[in-house]
Amino acid sequence: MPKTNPPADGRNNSGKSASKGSAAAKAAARNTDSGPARVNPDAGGDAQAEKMAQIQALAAAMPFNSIKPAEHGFANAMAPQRGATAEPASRLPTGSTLSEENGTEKTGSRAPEGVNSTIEPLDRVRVDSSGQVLTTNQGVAVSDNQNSLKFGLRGPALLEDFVLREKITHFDHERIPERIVHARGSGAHGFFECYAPLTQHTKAAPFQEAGKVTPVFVRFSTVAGERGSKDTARDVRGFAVKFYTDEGNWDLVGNNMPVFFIQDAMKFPDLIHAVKPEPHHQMPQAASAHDTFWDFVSLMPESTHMLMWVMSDRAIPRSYASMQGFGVHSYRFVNEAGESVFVKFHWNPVAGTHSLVWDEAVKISGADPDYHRRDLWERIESGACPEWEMGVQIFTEAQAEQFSFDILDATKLIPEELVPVLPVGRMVLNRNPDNFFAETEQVAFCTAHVVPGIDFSNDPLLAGRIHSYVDTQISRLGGPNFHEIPINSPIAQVHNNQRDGMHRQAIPRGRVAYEPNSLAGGCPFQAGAAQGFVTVPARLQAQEEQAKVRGKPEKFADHYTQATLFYESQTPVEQAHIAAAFRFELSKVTVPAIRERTVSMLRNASEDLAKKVAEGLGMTALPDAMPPALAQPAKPEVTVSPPLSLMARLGDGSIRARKIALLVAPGVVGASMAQVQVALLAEGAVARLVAPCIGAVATAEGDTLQADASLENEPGFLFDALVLPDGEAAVVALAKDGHTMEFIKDQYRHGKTILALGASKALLDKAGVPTTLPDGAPDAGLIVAPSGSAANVAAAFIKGIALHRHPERETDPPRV
Ligand code: HDE
Repeated sequence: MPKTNPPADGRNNSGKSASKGSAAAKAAARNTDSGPARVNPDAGGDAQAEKMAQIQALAAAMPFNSIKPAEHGFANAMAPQRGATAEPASRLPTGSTLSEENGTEKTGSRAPEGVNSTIEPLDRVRVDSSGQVLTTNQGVAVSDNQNSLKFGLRGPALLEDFVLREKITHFDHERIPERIVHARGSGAHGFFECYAPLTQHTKAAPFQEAGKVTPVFVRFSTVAGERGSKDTARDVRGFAVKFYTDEGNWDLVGNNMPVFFIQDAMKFPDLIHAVKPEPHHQMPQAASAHDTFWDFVSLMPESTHMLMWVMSDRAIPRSYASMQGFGVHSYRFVNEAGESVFVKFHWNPVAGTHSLVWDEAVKISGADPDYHRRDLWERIESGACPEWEMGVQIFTEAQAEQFSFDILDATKLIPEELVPVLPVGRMVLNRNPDNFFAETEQVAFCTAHVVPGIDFSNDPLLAGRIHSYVDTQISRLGGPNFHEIPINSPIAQVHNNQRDGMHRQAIPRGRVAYEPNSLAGGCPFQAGAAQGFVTVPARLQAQEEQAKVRGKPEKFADHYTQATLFYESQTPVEQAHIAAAFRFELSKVTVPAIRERTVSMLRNASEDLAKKVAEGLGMTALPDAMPPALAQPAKPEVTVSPPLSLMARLGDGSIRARKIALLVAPGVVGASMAQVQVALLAEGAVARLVAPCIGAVATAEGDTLQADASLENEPGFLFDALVLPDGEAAVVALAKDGHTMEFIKDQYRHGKTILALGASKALLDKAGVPTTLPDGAPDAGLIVAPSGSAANVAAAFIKGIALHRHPERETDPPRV
């Protein structure tokens, strides 16, 4: 008989010796409640009796709940024990049925022990219809997919047409609710690779060894717009990463800005209601430039810092591949010893940070609302895979207490000068989804998805998110089993007693769906502290008076110091863009009192900015500064932080995946164009021949080029740089087309690098493009090259493109 006291490790192997059925167990096997009254002659012996005997042995192996005492007291709470288990003598006692051995093509063979096969790679659900006939959802081949079933050729359609009805019914239900926020987005697969073990700080699986690779799925998004809205709206971008770690899924659901508008989850629905299209007429789409947004934020001065970010060029990124990402909240790292430190997560793009300018973003949204989606897709398809370095800011609780700001306040960042960013790994996105809906639309991120080694801080905004994400998926994805949708299922084993619900995929074997149990040998048993997730018990404010309160810590009241820090850390061009963005947005606000209130708020962050905005809005006098919530904020550690400027992050200097337009028309000097094109392609750039219309273009040499795009279907603002062709006839042809001038003017106005070869200098003149900067200095972004010098100037052209943009050309209003 089995021992009654399970050994310390919880396992009891002695069940094996009890495989001989006792008389009582044998009798029970005949009681007909759940087993046959007679022996199945095909089952080989008395399997039912054997099963009952083994169940009896298994149950007897756990005569009492040996870990019950461990549920009590603080010491046990700090280190929960592993659950007790007993090993069954065979598969028999833990099965649902004796008939599981009877396999068919559908049932397959019996389940491998201890395996949940819903975690298999996505190949298990990929569908490829090559060479296959069309079928119904029931697998019945469809003979005619053109005609519904009718009573006679001109007669009524028949209700019995199950093929038509199935097709239309499925179609009628194709849509699911879009995300309440971040509805517009694009995703990709890739991997995270750890640089060096981070075991000193965390036991989280992705950081355990150098070279360790963890699969990821990433979704980028805008916040306010609906699912079909434009990509280039002025908005925060979501940057959500799902790590499929060996120890379960970890979702780092961040943004491309390190701070947020509000400090407490309680205000999130208000913020979102204010920024979404106004409820009476559903306008404007994907835009914060309207009354309700500015009404709300100007009454919530804690949003000032975030407003600086959202009015900066960060809110109009050039591509997902060229934006930073941030976890925003303070999280915790926890090591094997249970020691914890705070951590802030950063993603730094290898391509550098690079944004659009507003005029460009507005135009792109018309010509290509899928601009960012396309860019991400094309980069990956062409092998120019986007890559980011993960950096972490690690700091202790003691350090945090000394900071002038509160690290639980999501409207504050930690300047890199105060806590350096330590590079810990890289992430590469190298595979586009096969199907947008199945993967990108159905992926369900959740801040509550953490793994051992990662834990939360007490940030009250984070607390609300921990609840919100699972909750929203239940209605968006139709029930509590969204974790089984293939893109969401982990690669780590999933075993628990959660059962049923809409759209259940897993088929759990056995009759046990509770714990503790003895009938399944205690399985699945609780992992205990050694293996399982244990919440860090120490929390920042543990020393404070404990009471149920609705309130905020005092330092949260400093609403402006970091708004000032951000503004002061920008280059003059970036500051000008921030002022212009406030001017634009507030000019769309119809209520003067809201405009004034916003300017009065800005005065507390930057007098310079407030003045510029007020002027831009035609205000004759500055309103009084808004009374601050905190009269004397703590002295900040840092008053200027250069890494907060986009310009500080040029990246690896490459021009990979940049799109360059090479204008061509009949009579173009093909050789010089080819020289530039070859040089660009060698750098991994996309060099597209753009002509007055697509198709063949005869060169001056008598060859033929094929234009990839027309001036009409890919206007100038869609490109990162421009090459104008040599060849008199080509220049005459291009000059006749009004699109050419717009093409050149947009390129110039948006600070792009322009290379004019030979005769095309005339096009620059016709477009009214000045060859010098406003201060008279030469314009490094404008290269005018004499005929025959294309090969010599290509390097300078490429260098210009790598700078992203030539902002020194800018004036407000623009000269061209
Ligand atoms: Fe979210 N947020 N959020 N959020 N959020 C959602 O979850 C929410 C916040 C972020 O690509 C929703 O699955 C609350 C901060 C991203 O699928 C929803 C609060 C940050 C995404 C939700 C916040 C984010 C979401 C909508 C305040 C930056 C898109 C659909 C307490 C750190 C993820 C969904 C994707 C999505 C709630 C604040 C980032 C409604 C309640 C701060 C990147 O659950």
